[in-house]
Amino acid sequence: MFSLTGPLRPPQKASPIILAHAIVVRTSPAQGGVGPEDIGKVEVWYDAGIRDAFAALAVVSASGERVDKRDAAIDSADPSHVSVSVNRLTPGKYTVRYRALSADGHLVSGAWEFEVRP
Ligand SMILES: [Cu+2]
Repeated sequence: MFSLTGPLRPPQKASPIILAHAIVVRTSPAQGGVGPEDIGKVEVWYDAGIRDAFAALAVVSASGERVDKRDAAIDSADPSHVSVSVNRLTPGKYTVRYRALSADGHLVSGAWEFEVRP
């Protein structure tokens, strides 16, 4: 039984893994933003590290066609950053769907839209 008046225990060493529920803090292009045809890649940043076992990013055109190169990967230098390559995009609206397993084991998913203009 834990006692508030008992002797203080030395603090436990902090875990190097932050067990937080990750949320998206930034995207490129931004939600509702505009990008060029040669945008090259689409990126998302989470507020905390995510587990590399499962990080997905898919870019879909207005007609439902998958336009990314299916190479979504976590940045080895920044575990909160995921990017995927895209071929040259024709002008129009695109939806990006993201999914990741946050450090606390919860699945984080959602979508945002952007537009490509010539
Ligand atoms: Cu969580």
